[in-house]
Amino acid sequence: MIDLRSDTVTKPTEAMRRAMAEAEVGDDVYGEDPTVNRLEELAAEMLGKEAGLLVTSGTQGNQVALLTHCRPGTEVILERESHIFCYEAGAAAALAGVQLCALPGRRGTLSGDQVAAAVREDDIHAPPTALVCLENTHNRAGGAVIPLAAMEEVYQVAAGRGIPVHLDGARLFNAAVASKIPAREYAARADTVQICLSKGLGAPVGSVLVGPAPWIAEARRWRKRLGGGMRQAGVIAAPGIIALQEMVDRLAEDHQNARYLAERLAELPGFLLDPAEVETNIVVAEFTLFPVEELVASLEARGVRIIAFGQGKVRLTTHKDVSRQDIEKALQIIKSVATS
Ligand code: TLP
Repeated sequence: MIDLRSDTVTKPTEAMRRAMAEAEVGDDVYGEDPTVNRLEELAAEMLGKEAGLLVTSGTQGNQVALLTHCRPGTEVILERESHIFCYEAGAAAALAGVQLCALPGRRGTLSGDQVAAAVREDDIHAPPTALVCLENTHNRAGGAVIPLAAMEEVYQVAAGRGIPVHLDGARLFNAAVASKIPAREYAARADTVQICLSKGLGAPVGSVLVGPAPWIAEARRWRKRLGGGMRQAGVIAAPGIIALQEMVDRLAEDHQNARYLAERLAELPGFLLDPAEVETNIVVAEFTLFPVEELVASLEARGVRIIAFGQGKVRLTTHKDVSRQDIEKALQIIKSVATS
């Protein structure tokens, strides 16, 4: 099976499995797991922040961030296609009790002017604007890299009004590798950042939330409330350390494979996409010949997994467990299904 549904399907490497087996552990709720502490320090250091917090998933990281930054009845400005808005099961409303102000971005990018116009007046009728959320790379925008300059613009607008910025950096290292700009430069344009260890970086579980030390202390309390206080979590943190130390640079290979896949796909009948827009490991294409659900099912039956992505589109994601050879094979199968 060639699984292009997501980079979340990646399996831990041999080195990760060994590190899990050998991890030095303690009770992390007491702050006594040395491996978790090392991972949190490493992530904070790589992103230029004071402290880190291991969380169970990207969703938990983003939701802990909303809960820590906001109070119920306040408003969060974000992009209309962002993960927090589209894919977190309404958690922002269900848990933090915040209202979301979703703005249409240009391939995921919001401008400073858009954000400035969306910030609420200090008026008794209005929900106070409590937070701006950005996402880099932007999943629904096809893995687009949000330019550093755009992040800077938004950060300045927010900072000028005393509003913090949270970055959903589930795939921030993809942005860093593609743009050759260090992840900490992007992180410097946000107050808090969530990074995923379990996507292209290949770790089996976990994300790290980073930010100022007092803020992380409060986030730790929210993680506990959500049932995310874990015990001998060093077995999860150990492969996370390998993810950050050894798996970042190789993301370039996934990006080359995605671009190649996009170029070949664009030559096939029925697939509409601009390969030049594929900057990282996600390829989103419109398919026009028959319903995408049929395409997905036929491919599945022939050993290729992709996902329907709404509005007649499909998403194909490259990662460490698909080689160039797998991509070639997948393309042959896609061609035979699309032209049958
Ligand atoms: N995205 C998953 C699905 O939930 C759609 C995927 O397959 O791409 N932020 C961004 C930008 C994400 O893409 C994801 C996962 C998350 C947060 C949430 O991470 P998890 O799945 O660990 O909760």
